[in-house]
Amino acid sequence: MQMAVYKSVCPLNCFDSCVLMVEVRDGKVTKVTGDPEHPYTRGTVCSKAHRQVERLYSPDRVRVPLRKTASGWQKISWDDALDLMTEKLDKIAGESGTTAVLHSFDSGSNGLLNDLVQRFFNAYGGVTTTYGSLCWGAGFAAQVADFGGVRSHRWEDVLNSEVVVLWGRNVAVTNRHFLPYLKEVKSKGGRVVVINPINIKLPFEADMFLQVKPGTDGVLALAAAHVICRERWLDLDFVANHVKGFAEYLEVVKDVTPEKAEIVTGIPAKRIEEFAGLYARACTASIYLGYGMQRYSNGGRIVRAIDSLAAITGNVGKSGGGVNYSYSDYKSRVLKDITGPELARTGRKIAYPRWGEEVLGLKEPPIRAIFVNRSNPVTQLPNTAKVRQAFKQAEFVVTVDFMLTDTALESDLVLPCTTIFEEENIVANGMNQYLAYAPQLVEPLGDCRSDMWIFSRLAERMGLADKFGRLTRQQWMEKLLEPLQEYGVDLASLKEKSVILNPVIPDVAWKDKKFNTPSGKIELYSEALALEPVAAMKENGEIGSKDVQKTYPLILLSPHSSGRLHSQFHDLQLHETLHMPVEIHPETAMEYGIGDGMDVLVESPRGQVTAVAKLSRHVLPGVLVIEEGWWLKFGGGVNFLTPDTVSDMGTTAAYYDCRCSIRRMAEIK
Ligand SMILES: Nc1nc2c(c(=O)[nH]1)N[C@H]1C(S)=C(S)[C@@H](COP(=O)(O)OP(=O)(O)OC[C@H]3O[C@@H](n4cnc5c(=O)[nH]c(N)nc54)[C@H](O)[C@@H]3O)O[C@H]1N2
Ligand SMILES: Nc1nc2c(c(=O)[nH]1)N[C@H]1C(S)=C(S)[C@@H](COP(=O)(O)OP(=O)(O)OC[C@H]3O[C@@H](n4cnc5c(=O)[nH]c(N)nc54)[C@H](O)[C@@H]3O)O[C@H]1N2
Ligand SMILES: [Mo]
Repeated sequence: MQMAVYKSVCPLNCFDSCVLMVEVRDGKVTKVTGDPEHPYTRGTVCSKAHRQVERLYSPDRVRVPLRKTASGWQKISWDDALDLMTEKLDKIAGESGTTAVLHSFDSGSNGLLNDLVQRFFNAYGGVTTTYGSLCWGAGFAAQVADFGGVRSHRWEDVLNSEVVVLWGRNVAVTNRHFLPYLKEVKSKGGRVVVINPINIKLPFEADMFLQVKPGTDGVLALAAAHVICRERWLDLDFVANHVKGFAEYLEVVKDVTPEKAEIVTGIPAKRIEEFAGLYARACTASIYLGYGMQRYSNGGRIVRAIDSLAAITGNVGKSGGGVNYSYSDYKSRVLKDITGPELARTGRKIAYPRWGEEVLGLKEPPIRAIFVNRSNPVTQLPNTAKVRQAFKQAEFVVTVDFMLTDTALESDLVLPCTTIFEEENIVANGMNQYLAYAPQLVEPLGDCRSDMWIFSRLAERMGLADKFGRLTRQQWMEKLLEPLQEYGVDLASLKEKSVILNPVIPDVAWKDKKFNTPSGKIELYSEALALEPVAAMKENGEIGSKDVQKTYPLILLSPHSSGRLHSQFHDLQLHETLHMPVEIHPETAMEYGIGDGMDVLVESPRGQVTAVAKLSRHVLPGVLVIEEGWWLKFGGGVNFLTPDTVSDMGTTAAYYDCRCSIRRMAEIK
């Protein structure tokens, strides 16, 4: 028997990107543990890391290309699959032009070589793709407006914070390797504040918990700013030197009193005063934003209001401070774009969150073929009914995935791809500060092939190989890392070290206080972007609508779950729960005559789902919680309910700007 342990990296789109120790016995992956040497991973990994081994050998894994026929799925050879795609793509290009093809992808794997699929579609001539985001676009655009970019402090710097605010970030679920840092902050006497409509679980008690009503953080932040300005807890030097638009800002903040904010946010005025004092009077206070509080119609404004708190208290560019959201700025600076936008002759973009509506509405040319990889749009996009309708109207749908996902089921051709253990790759992710190397550890199962293999073969078959480039995996990786050469990093050194800290990331973001805005300052007011002063808050769309409220009095949140990465692994964990739960506060449940474990129907203006009631004091009364990612084919699909509307900035899906109602199933029967 042969046994060895290799370093690899988790490719999932998560804050932590753990470095893995992978045990391989006789050509099979047998175990995954966390690298004890890596500063984040610290020898522990979550259930999703273990489940990657389970998924690799799952009997449900697709191992050969499958074609949908009237009598069910038919196995076909790669030659036949490539021929079929060539025939369809050539025909569509000739008859309708290449933009009649939609390429829909996301970050199902952070393996960078998988970006070559985009390169294929550029070499093909340019297709329809998406703009905007399901994830973080509103906050992203907000920070670009305020600071001129999206930058975070190194995780270690949180240890210099006296106060840490976890604002809409569910650390124990989505970012659990950050917990040891927070515990250390606590043990040194620091304070942790949680702002969330859900009383999230933490392994320690938060020093302050503000259970804010969904979508009202902007008002909360501005009321805190009101107190800070009133009490002169400002950093006046910092404001004078580094902030633009403070006078305009003051004008609006003046009116947002804690008493008024109490009505909107549900947080007592006194608590708002306390929070303002805690944050502004600390020598160093940092904010760790999640993405929950910006999945709203006014999500951009909300993040701008939160950013402003750091600006007026001088908590920017300072150790122990910051409004930490993402590391995207740094990632794009050290990696070469291999997607080949210069190869495309044409192109067209649709708003990603409005996918269904836009695909259905496109003319000249209409969408005839859809290619999906690294994403599961049927389960994950908002307004599922419309998304499915859009899939059904396309004449040819191809999905590249491991499993027969809800999206694969809507496809004509399902192509089986390799997992991170069966392919060589480099993994990087805008949510953290490392780059890591993943060696190929085992042979691909069955006929599974990497995304790169599939689309470079297709390029060859279609006579596009010269345009696409005839590089090997090694050469593409070298190309990717070219910008890192000036920092002494190349493929060989990355392979040797396995993981490196992105060399352009300073310990403190904006340390030099050179903001990339038109004025070079933090802009609370941006003429260039034609943005109003930060403080101008608008009513939230559906949540704020009195009309919708009449029929749908409750608010629905659909956050991420601990056992899944969105929809990934749900199929492997089914034995744990059979029915999709909806969490509801006991008071709200009583109002509707609902008991724990009862079957219920949850409805929104878009559709309905059945679920089983789970009474929980952790959620706010009047708010329902159904975690995202539950597969439709297993009775799930919270996105049947969510709206395909977008945020005010950055075109992000406003998933949580969603009203709903709930009834006992017994009432319906
Ligand atoms: N286990 C696991 N980890 C993941 C993921 C996963 O699916 N599973 N997904 C990864 C990805 S792609 C992402 S984008 C991140 C997301 O990471 P997070 O941002 O931490 O997670 P979310 O579930 O999007 O929302 C975070 C929190 O926002 C809260 N929230 C909702 N509305 C509001 C509001 O109006 N105000 C405030 N203050 N809070 C609100 C929710 O209750 C939730 O606790 O996690 C990554 N990590
Ligand atoms: N209601 C609601 N919906 C949400 C959210 C929410 O908070 N609430 N969150 C949103 C967010 S933040 C995000 S980021 C999106 C995520 O949306 P998606 O990225 O669509 O979500 P996943 O379920 O991770 O789907 C990724 C798919 O890619 C496949 N995959 C993994 N690795 C590879 C690979 O190497 N190659 C190929 N070809 N396929 C691979 C996986 O098997 C999986 O089926 O969901 C969004 N949807
Ligand atoms: Mo995300």
